[in-house]
Parts: sequence; C-alpha cells; structure tokens
Amino acid sequence: MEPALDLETRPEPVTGYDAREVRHFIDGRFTKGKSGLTFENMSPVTGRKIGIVHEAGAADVDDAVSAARRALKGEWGRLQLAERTALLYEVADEINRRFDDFLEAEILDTGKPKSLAAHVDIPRGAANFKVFADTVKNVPTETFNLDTPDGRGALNYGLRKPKGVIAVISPWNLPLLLMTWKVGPALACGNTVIVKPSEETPLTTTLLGEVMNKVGVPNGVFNVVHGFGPDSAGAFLTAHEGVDAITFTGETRTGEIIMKSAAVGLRHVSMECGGKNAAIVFADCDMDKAVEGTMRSVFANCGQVCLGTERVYVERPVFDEFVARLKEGAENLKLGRPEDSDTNLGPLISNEHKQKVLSYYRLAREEGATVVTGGGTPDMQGSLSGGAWVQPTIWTGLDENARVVKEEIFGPCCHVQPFDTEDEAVRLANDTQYGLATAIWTENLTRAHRVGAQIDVGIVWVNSWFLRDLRTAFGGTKHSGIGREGGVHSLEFYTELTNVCVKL
Ligand code: NAD
Ligand code: 6OD
Repeated sequence: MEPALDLETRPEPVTGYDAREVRHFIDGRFTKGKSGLTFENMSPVTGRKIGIVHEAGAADVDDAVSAARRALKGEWGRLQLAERTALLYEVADEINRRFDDFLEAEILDTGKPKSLAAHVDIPRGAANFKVFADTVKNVPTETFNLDTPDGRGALNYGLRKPKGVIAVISPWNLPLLLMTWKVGPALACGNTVIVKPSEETPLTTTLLGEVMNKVGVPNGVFNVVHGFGPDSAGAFLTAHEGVDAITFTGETRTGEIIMKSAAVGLRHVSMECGGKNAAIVFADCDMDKAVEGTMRSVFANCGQVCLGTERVYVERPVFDEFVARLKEGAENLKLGRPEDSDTNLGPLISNEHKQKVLSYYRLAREEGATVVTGGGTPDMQGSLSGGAWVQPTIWTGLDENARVVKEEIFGPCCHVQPFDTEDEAVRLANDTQYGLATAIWTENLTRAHRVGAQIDVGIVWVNSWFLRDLRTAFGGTKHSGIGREGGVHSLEFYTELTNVCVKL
C-alpha cells in the first residue's frame, strides 16, 4: 500500500489521478493550478510521505467556481431528471467497478483497516449516489387548492429548483462517505459542486473526478480544489460570491468561521459538526449486545466517528461487569497494517491529531481519572513506529465537569460512569453542549421509547449504533449542527422551493 514516492524518477507526467502527485479537478480536467504551491500527504500508518498535493490559490478557486457556474447553464442544466439520475446511477456503478482503487486510495490516506473501508466507506460512497437519485425521482412537492371569493379557486403547487453552485467542505474521518453524502444529493437536485476535501485525505475525492469523466458527467459539474482552511482553498471557496450555498462537515469551531463567511450575501449553510456522544447502558440490557455495540461505538475507525461514544453511563448493578468486559474487548483489539485481515484498529489520522489525543490522555490523569486500560502509545514495530498510533483507552472516576468528559477528543477512548436512576441517566446524557447521537441499551422497549424521546440529540439508537437508513433525518442539535441531511431532508438544502399560484 505504500507507493513509490520518487517524483523525479517517475517516467511520465501524470494527467489524471495519481496518489503521488494529487491535482485539482476543474472543468473536467486534472490540473496543477496556478498557485505553484504544494503540500505533503503523509501516511498515518508510517508517518512517511505518500505524495504531494497541489494547493489551490484564489485564482484556482475562481476557475472552479466559473466552471461550475457555466455548467449550470450548459448541458447539465438542460438534462431531464431521468437523464440526470441515470448518470448518477452510472457514477455509483463505476465506483463499484473501481472498488479496489477507491479502497486503496482511502486506506493510503487514512490507514483505516481494509475490512472497515471495504464494508463501510466505499460501498456507502456508491450508495450515496443511488439513494438520492431515487429520492429526487420519487418525492412529490406540495399542492393546495385555495378557495377564492369568485368560487373558482386557485391551485398552488411547489417547484423544486437547484440552488446553484454548492461548496462542499469535507473532513478526513470518512472521506469518500461524507463527501458523497453531500455531492450525491447536490447533483441529484441539479446543482454543480466544488469540493474542498480535507488536506489530510485528498485521494478518493480526486479519484472521483475520473469516475465523473468516465460516465460522461459534463465538465464543470463536479470540481475539486485542494488545500487547507484559513488563507487557503477552504477560506477562498467559502468566501467566493459565486458560491450559492455551503455544506460543511467538520469541527464546530470551523463551522462557526464558515458561517461568518456565508453571512456575506446571505448564503445558505448546512452544518454537520462535532459531538460528545453518550451511551446509556441499563441493567436490563442484553449485556453481550451492549458490550459489542459499545466496543464499536467507542473504537471503530480508531474513535474518529462523529457519532462515536466518548461518555458511557452504566446502571450501577452492572457497572463492574460492563467495565471489565469493555476492558477485555479493548485489550483484544489488534492494531496493525490496514491490509492485514486481523487488524481491527488503525492509527489516528495524523501525528498532529495523535498529539491532541495524547494531550487528553495526560489531562485525564491530571483530572484524577482511573485508567482502566491504555492511556499511552503502543509499541509499534518497524516502519509502523513512525505512525499515529495510540492505545485504546478507558477511564473511570472522573467528575462530570472534567474537560475529558466535556470536550470532543475524537480518539479511541471513553469515560465510563455509573448511574442509579433513569432520570439521572437522561440528565447526564443531556449535560453537554453537543447534540449529535446517543445509544441506549435496554431490553425494556417502553423504557427505550421513553428515554429516547428525552435525549436532546438528532439521532437516537436503541440496541444498535451507526445502523443507517439513508432515508432518515441525519444531523445534530445544539453545537452539533444546523439542518438535517438524508432522504427528503437533503432536498430542503439542495433545492429552492418556488410556489406557483394559479388562479382558476
Ligand atoms: P475540521 O473542521 O478541522 O476540517 C473540516 C474541513 O474544513 C477540512 O476540509 C478543512 O480543511 C476545512 N476548513 C478548516 N478551516 C476552514 C476555514 N477557515 N474555512 C473553510 N474551510 C476550512 O474537521 P476535521 O478535523 O477534518 O474533522 C473532524 C471533526 O469533524 C470532528 O469534530 C467531528 O466530530 C466532525 N465530524 C462531524 C460529522 C457529522 O456528521 N456531524 C461527521 C464527521 C466529522
Ligand atoms: O452515515 C452517514 O450518513 C453519516 N453522515 C455519518 C457520519 C459519520 C461521522 O463521522
């Protein structure tokens, strides 16, 4: 999975996707852009360089926005709904045909286990195009018959139109999945897009450019610019007056900055931001299911899932058993190379993020945590020794106001705390500035409904976690976001609704 890095000895200049020299994709062409700037793409597995990435300047972003605006008025804008949605089916099919290429690219960038990426990231990358093609074809708009004094009445009906040029700013934790979760509905609704993927994970978004060309998506409909946030591609794109709306997934702090940019010209924003999600484990749970589910919700993707659990509240009679079983599970996780079939825990995304997570590991001790397991760096051998590895970690004994219990860490770690009553569990789960997801573990369905309704989050799972029906509303309350994505809810953001009132 580690490609040759020697750019100088490469025989041919690349013009398409190449992990060693990543270009922008503007107006249907791969380009180095005009800025002359590049940055390095590093492997989280080894800490070594994978390749270089061209960084977009303001002029490159301008070019991408111009291409996207032209495409709105061109062939793309004239396609019939059936033609447009058929193209999106072809995009999905081509992603599946190139499944192994996408898998390799995603693993190179993220270091996540191949088993995970093959099961979640890449299939969902394809599915996101089909599900929104189907949604757009099948969702009606409203109609109202209005009585009028002359007795003849009037007919109102809604028309959904594309919003225009959409800026997609995406994160690094599920790069293809989360980017296509936005690009899929945006294109299904007839918009054009400019994607600024995370600087940590440029590969799969770039590869998608080849797919768009292969299936005949017109030039300028899907564009990619690479770079960072401040004073770079992200800031240039979100400030650009040719962008009609901005959809963002990432940290709450970044979302606040982007909202300020979007305020100029009153551009619409969709915000999927951070979380500090709770799991509530009642004594009447099926313990095997609760432990298995919490193992996934805490440690999957090395804890780098916005929906992941970082606070576990366990009813006191089963607290000791639950902690012991979670500890056993954490200690059995196998850290290793993504392609090894027994690996189930990869590295963090970068050595910079590793330093952040380790700073919380230190803070937990300072705040008085009991370290049940982990709390440091594992001893990785050979080329893995330079990677962004941390130990899966469980704490108990922290005060509810400890920073480790309040702040999003985004690593393979959780704090486990006992509770005595249902009301206390609800209060503890809600005692956060975030409101993304909660998992409830109980075999008492009446309790599950009662508690689920009281949790102030966008997504409640009962006896499961990250079980996704793409037609349902996805998003967060409070500092976790603005708006909902998924099924018909995505149409609210990606279209403008015009009411036509016809006097009969
Ligand atoms: P991030 O906010 O650092 O970066 C996200 C994207 O924003 C990147 O592409 C980055 O380059 C860009 N960016 C940064 N500053 C910018 C600026 N000033 N202007 C424009 N663009 C800018 O987030 P991250 O570290 O990539 O991702 C992890 C975070 O994302 C966590 O907080 C996690 O909870 C959150 N997340 C939320 C969801 C969700 O659905 N709610 C999903 C995944 C991740
Ligand atoms: O499954 C999804 O649609 C989704 N948006 C998942 C987000 C995961 C966050 O890391």
